[in-house]
Amino acid sequence: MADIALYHWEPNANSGKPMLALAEKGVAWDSHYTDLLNFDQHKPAYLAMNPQGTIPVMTHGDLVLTESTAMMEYVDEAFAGPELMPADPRDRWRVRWWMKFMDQWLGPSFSMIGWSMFVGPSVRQKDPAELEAAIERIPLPERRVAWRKAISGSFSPEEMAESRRRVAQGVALLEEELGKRPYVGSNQYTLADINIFNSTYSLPLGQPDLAGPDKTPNIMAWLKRCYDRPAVAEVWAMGRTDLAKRVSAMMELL
Ligand SMILES: N[C@@H](CCC(=O)N[C@@H](CS)C(=O)NCC(=O)O)C(=O)O
Repeated sequence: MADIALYHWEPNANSGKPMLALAEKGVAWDSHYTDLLNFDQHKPAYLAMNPQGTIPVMTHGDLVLTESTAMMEYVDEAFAGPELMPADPRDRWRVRWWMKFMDQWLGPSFSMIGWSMFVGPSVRQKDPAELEAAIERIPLPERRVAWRKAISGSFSPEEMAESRRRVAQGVALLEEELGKRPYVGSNQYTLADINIFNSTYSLPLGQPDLAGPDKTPNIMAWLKRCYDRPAVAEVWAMGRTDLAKRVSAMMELL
């Protein structure tokens, strides 16, 4: 049994961040697949670790860590292996800028689109009484609202339009950034690449109107550089849903 345990869902958005950081560092860890679509994150044993009922959670000895970006920074600093933060202060600022931009502004919009297209449709066929009981167990009121909207397909047209506007703007900014340097914020692969890749790894499949070989050649070349990393192959092989299976279709595109 490893000293590190990670309670994670699919390798994407937030769970993929510590999964990839640990794999890049070559650190051994015990995987506890936490099925978001089965509401595992709201069960008592999980809430005892993270009262917010969100995934992922990492334990290292008796330390319990939440918040996926802070978790990646911990992984980078606590373990030997390749440095996942650049040394130059300007690069460090850019890396942190991109992570903040994704976590605070762009990520929630990717998430709303993903919840309306994948999470909602994946659970809505369950028994309505069972779903309502599951929603009642969710500790954060804002997550209860998001689940209800995802299940009933009732994100408003205005909310969806704003998410699409942000995604289009974020993709354009990323394309511009990757025209300046090979990785996000610096010349080396860092936590910013891990962070952004987790939400964009199948962008050309999900949003072909925004990203693809003709529209975003810099993003395509960067995705190829990310997909070529052994850690990405190792982590995406741990996925169990159709989300992770998109990787083989992406490989053919790149
Ligand atoms: N800020 C937190 C957010 C975690 C989060 O929202 N995780 C999503 C999965 S990507 C989740 O657990 N959703 C399930 C739910 O809200 O019930 C982090 O970065 O760890």
